[in-house]
Amino acid sequence: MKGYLTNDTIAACGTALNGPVAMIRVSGPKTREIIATVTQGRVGSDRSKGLVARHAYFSVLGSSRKLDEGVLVYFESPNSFTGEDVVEFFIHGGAFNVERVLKDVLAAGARLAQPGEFSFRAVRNAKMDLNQAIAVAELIAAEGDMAADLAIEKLDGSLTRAVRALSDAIKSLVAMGEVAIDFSDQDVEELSLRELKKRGQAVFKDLQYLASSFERGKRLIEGVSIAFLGLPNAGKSSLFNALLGEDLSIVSDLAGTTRDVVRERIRLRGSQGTFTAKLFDTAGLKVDSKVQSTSKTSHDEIEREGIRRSRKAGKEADLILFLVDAVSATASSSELDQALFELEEARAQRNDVVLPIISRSDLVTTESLNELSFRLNSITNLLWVSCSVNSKEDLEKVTEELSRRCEALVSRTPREVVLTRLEQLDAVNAAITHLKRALDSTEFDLFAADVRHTLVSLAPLIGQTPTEEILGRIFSEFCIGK
Ligand SMILES: Nc1nc2c(ncn2[C@@H]2O[C@H](COP(=O)(O)OP(=O)(O)O)[C@@H](O)[C@H]2O)c(=O)[nH]1
Ligand SMILES: [Mg+2]
Repeated sequence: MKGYLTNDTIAACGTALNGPVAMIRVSGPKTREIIATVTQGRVGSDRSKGLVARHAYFSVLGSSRKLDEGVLVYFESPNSFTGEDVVEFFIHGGAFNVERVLKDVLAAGARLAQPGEFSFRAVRNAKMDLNQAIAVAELIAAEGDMAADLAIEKLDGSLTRAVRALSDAIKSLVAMGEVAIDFSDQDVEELSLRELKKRGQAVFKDLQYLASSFERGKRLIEGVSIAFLGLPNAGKSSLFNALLGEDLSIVSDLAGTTRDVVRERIRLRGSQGTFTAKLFDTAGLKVDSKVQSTSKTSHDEIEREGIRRSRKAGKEADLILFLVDAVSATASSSELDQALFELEEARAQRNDVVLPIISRSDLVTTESLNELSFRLNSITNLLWVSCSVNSKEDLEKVTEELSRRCEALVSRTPREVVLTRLEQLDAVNAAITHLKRALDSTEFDLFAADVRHTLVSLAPLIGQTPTEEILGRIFSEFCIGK
């Protein structure tokens, strides 16, 4: 957090490197001076005709010799992103060129901005609240419609408004609690503890619902995680590659080829737009009979570790894609039993969020495939999807089913506010704890005190009094130049 609370002039490149155009942003009291220096007085000095805010100037740039030419726009405090004097230079975007011009700007009186420091100043100068600054970062990081839409709504203040509404409800509860204490010797029904608790109960439900939104919000930001599980050779890596349209994971008919967990991001489409899923291809779940023996070769160790990682990926995933190979399931009942055993283990851990697949379906006759799927449906009480990676329709069917299942894990009701950050969840949970205690109390003054604590717990969520530690954590995750 060191350095964030200064008033000096900061500068950084605000665009990704090596694009055709780059933007260098400067903010702080020395902005005008820097413009005059790096344009050698062509813009912003007494010799030029003043400096008009929000006006695009084309100029040669370089304090001692021409380094580049570009467009600059000056924003005068308080009408800028940060609320301070700001200039943005639009120059040619090559990484070397940007570094050279930026060095020139720094030499003219700025220091390199820290990550998120422009946004930090915008919050400090009340140009936006903390939730909006976070929304900006989330919009930049968004990889799909659903995450971008959520960020845009928060940029419009949706989270702050929602929490403020809750806070207002709690505030009136505090006020009523205080009045109730004064009137406690009189029998006023509206001010009975029972009545106050009834109102508190409604807020409690809203808080709980808001807290429960975090799971979905986190998935929206980070992606829904999907683990491919099944016995070795079930076709996990093949399906993983086919869904991605890339040969990422090694496919082989030798069992146990995949050792590590291979991961890749994919964009899925649901009715609310696109969202990200993270696919995890795993080693497979069966321990070879020779590995189960007491022999301890390094090969066995690696295989065991692979299985351990597979189980871990399954445990942590939001959804499990469980594959049973049509060939071995129809040929050997012990293979099928083992697969079903592993499936039950996975279901027990993951609350049943499993999409079951009969894989390599092109290698058996339609008749045995139908028979197998009928059997599996009835044994597991799940609806199995059969799939061959050689069939485009099958892959589309799996993608569609996957999208449908995943969307349910991230979807929001229209304009619903969802939490996306751990410190937001912490604040709501703290509020819940205090309100719970208030609702359990039997005396007015205890009730009032706990409700007041509830209010204080929510304060960081509306940008009031966030601790320095929280601010540092949030802004240091931003990119430099934001
Ligand atoms: N015919 C056919 N072969 C498949 C299919 N899926 C996988 N295979 C083959 O089955 C073998 C094992 O596949 P792999 O993806 O490595 O299985 P994993 O061990 O579960 O990752 C490989 O020889 C694949 O080419 C499929 O849908 N149809
Ligand atoms: Mg594999």
